[in-house]
Amino acid sequence: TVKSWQEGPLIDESTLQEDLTRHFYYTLGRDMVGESRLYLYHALALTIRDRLVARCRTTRQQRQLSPTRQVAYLSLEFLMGRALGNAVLNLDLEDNVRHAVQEYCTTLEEVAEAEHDAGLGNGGLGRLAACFLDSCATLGLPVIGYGIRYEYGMFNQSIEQGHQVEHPDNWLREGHPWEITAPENTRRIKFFGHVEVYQDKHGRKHHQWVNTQDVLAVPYDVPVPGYKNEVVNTLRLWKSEATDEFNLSEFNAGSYTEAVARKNLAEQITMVLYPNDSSENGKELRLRQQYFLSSASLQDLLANWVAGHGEDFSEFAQYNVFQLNDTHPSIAVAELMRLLVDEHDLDWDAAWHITTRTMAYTNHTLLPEALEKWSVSLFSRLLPRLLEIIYEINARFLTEVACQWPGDMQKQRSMSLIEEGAHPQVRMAYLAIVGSFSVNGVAALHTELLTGGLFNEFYQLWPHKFNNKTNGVTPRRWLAHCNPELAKLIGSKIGDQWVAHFADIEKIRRYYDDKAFQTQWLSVKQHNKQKLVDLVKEACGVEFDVAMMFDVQVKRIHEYKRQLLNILHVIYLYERIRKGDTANLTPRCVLLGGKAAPGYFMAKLIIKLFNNVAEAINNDPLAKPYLRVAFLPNYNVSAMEVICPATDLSEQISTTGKEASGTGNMKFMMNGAVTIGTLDGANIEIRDAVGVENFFLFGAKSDELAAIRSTYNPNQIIQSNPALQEVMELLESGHFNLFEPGLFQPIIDSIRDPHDQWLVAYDFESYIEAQQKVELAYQDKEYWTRLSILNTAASGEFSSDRTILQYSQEIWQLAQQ
Ligand code: DL6
Repeated sequence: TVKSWQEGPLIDESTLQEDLTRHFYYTLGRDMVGESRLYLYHALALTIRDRLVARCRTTRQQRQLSPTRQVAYLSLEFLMGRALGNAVLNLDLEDNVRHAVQEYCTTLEEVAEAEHDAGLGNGGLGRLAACFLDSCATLGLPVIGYGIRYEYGMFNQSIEQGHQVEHPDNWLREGHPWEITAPENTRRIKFFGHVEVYQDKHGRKHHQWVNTQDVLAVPYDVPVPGYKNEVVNTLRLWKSEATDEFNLSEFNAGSYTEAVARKNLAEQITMVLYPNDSSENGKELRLRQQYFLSSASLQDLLANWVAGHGEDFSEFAQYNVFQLNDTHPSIAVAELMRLLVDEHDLDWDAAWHITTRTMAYTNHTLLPEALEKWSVSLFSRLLPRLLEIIYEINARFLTEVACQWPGDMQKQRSMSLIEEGAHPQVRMAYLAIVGSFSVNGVAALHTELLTGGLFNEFYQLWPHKFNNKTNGVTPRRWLAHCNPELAKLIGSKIGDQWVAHFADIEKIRRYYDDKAFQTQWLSVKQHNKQKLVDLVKEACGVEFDVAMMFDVQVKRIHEYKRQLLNILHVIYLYERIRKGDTANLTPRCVLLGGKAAPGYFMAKLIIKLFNNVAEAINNDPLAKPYLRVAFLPNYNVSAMEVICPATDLSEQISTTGKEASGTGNMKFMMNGAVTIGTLDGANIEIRDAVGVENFFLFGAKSDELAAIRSTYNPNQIIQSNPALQEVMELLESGHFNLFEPGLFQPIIDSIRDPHDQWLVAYDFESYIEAQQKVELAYQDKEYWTRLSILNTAASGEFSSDRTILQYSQEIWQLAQQ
């Protein structure tokens, strides 16, 4: 059945069937067909992995034949979700796999359900990394992802009495059939110890980082298939392990049990993903993770280089780029310097030349609490040599600042990599900017706000470094795979080119007025809605109805994302129902989903409020014909694959200037949801693309914010807006917390606080107006369907293929494939 080991196994139905059976009986050692869907999933995954491995090898060999510039995408997060369906799609195996699986009296969908989500990320940033990998492979670009193989991914969320409860995500427990370990590429990572300086016979100073406590980084490779192009790239995930010596010295000293216990310390590094999407609290383990990933990945690339070029690094920068996904891996700037200077004997200037021509940094947030700083004292203990290097980088950098702004000490203080004070801190974003040749934001407004505000001084110094790369999402997972019926309908009109050339989706615009097409479009949406109805029923016990509008907000729970504003609108609708003001009310089902960081009190309270409001509404027979409300627990990639095809209205309602880009907004748009949103992040570009008349806009604009904030008086706004006043009264009456008096006081206080950064009261009125326009639009089925088609048709530029082409051409300067 194998053509040759180089070409890999065939993909015809009978070979797939044979391999599936072989893996089931022999690799997994099972003997009862139908015994368990999990084993069938594993057997199928291994069958497909064989095909991926073959293509991965060919991809590598072809690249070795004619080496070009390559990119390492360094990220603490890769939110991959499930791999099976995506691999089947990208390898074009669907029909054959379906038939092969039929022999086991089951369906591909049922088998696919057995796969755990690889939840190695928090939200947008991690999922973006996963979309980028898909696009890089699809475009045939030599990009390798480097990340961490967390033993526990993003926590599982359940809702108990309306509260979020977190459970560990032991996603590897039943095995991860896609990965292949490569222990021969294990790297050694240093921590602690101290630095010794000595002079060689030529009088040159050398630094030796000694007496360290080392940890091993063991690679696990996950294949990343391109779409129908035979290319398979790699995502290399590092697992931490104890070194043998680590234990041996203590064995010999008679401390056997202590030594074995110490093993855990090393293995802790990759034990768990930090579940905060916007702030870390200076935790030592987190810095260890960051350094572990950065050092292991750079060592890996340098070892490959040395294998091919010896110690000649003169062309290294021509062939390598490191893209830093946020500041999380920004210690890589100092680590590359350390490796080149201390381990490969380059002088400082040569090493700096290489570093500043290979590092590129993407910023993903304007929230000040998400801008990472690490205390100097922690650095000096954990990574003493790295701190010395950062000081040296800083000294040289501040000389440059002094030349640009002579005598301006304040400038030096504000731009220094070290924040002064009682507890000095290392500013990681500044380290990333100083060490990189490119700094990019992730949407036009975000980049403008970076260059005009947060990073303005750096922008003045080095305007050429700054650029924008508006995010995108992969149309393979986020349309072709998750919405097969819509994909088929689109294909029936414009062919299937759009899957790999997403600009083509624009052609569907021709049909937006075609009645027959509209009917088909609507019927696909209804089917998709039914699937979501089933999910919501099973997960929440709430009965949604496909005849009602599906109004959805799913994303991390954060005050700036303003789930609270959504809740106020739900309460407003409920008030209208209670008053009998239902003449123009469009029946709607409101779905909310998302995880709150476990230590984020307000976010958790918002979840509780939503659940209490939902409970009151869902139990009120008056509300049933008009309003149903549900919180979907454990929102993740797989849930989104069901949610976005079924959504009518996409809620993108963050406070202007706070959401760097958003990517959920793009997934909804591709699937024909209409957006209600603020002029924030990529919403602005979405609105421009679809046409201002086809987007429900509300809220303060970014250039109005300063004036609004300076005189902000929410109590007065509440008093002068009867609708908001009624909503506040109902909330304050305790109607939603009858047995828990005062429970929601912090939320009430936040809305009434003149310093409320999120401007909830300010935007309420325009939000309600926009929602009323949505209601009217939805009542006209034909009009709404047109809007829906237009949204999909205008989503072409939000493919991550477009984004990655721009990275490739404008930052990475990769040769055209
Ligand atoms: O760029 C991906 C994604 C954006 O779409 C979101 O708007 C942004 O909030 C998110 N940023 C983070 C920041 N975390 N940190 N640091 O997740 O990035």
